[in-house]
Amino acid sequence: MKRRTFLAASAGAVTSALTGALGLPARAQPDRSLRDLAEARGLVFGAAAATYMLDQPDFVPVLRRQVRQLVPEYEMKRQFLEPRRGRYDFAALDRLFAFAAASRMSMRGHPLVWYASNPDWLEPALTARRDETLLTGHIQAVLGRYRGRMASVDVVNEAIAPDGRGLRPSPWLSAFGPGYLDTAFHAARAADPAVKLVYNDWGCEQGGPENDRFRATTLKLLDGLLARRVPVDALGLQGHLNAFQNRVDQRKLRLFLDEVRARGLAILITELDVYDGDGPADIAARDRAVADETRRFLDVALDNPATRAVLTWCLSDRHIDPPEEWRLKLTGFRHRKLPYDAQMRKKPMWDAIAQAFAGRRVP
Ligand code: 9MR
Repeated sequence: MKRRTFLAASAGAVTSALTGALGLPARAQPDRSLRDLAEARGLVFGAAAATYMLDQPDFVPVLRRQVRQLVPEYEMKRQFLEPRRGRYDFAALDRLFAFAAASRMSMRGHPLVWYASNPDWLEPALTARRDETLLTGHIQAVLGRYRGRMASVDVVNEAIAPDGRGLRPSPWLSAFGPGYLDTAFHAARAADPAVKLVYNDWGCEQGGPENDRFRATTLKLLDGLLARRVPVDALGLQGHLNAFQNRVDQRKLRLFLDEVRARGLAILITELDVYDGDGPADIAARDRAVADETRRFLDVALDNPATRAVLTWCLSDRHIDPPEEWRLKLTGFRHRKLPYDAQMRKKPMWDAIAQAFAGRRVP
């Protein structure tokens, strides 16, 4: 036992012996945080957050205690950073960086290059002139500003087609062909030599035929990057799971992650949440299913020594995008996809994550 741990343990024993002897009620020991449980197993636990959440006084202390790494839910999307061409507004993203620094948290960046959430001017500009600086200039602007301050960054997000058949149509693909990925990663490495460069996508977790294709296409994409000596450090597995249908295929996931590790890449779980929209109205039943699917996924993902981080896509059900309006009005149905409920109470998903962390073999 480390000295510090030993001292803490003996202090705890003395305290409980005293309170017992004096007939005082034992003061509840605060539970260990997900942050600490992860750290004890060589992992980083984090969550997506947005600036508006930092104004919620019952939320911020929980975020600070539980989370070791933040990722911006919106604030790094180009639509918000560069609403008018060449006129960057970093105010919101700066605020998240400052909050993280003041809260002993690291930051991860998401995303630099994506087909979605771009400003309206971007696609016509790319079509008019295939100007590569529209790609590289943005990467330079963002990574240059936060150089040395991000642990990892999603250089390219969701480049694979949803059916897993090759690359997804996007303004980047139309303007520059498949080489846009290489260009983006090289530009990112040039702008920040230290940040871990991530290819981030969904579609590799479940068992359907489109997921089989997705996994094959992902490995092919990574192999191409590595063969061309493109600087890619990690695969980001978003981890958008479903509690009631198309569940994780543990065997296929394990084999896939072994393949990723064999290529020398790290694995990050970047956007974990569990869709419960196909479940019953009964909240307890949904919470159980969400927790169960979380555990099935994490048990496999964390068994791979290349897995370094788990981030949930927000921390509280309060911050989930609202369900379809008709559904809310007809049934009052609200999603419950995250470790905390809307009142900041821990849910079974929190316990599932904690147990998965505790069960991880230290690599
Ligand atoms: O949670 C985000 C949502 O509020 C935004 O409207 C949307 C578009 O920018 O992006 C969502 O986050 C997505 C992430 O950026 C990429 N992977 C899928 C995420 C959830 O849909």
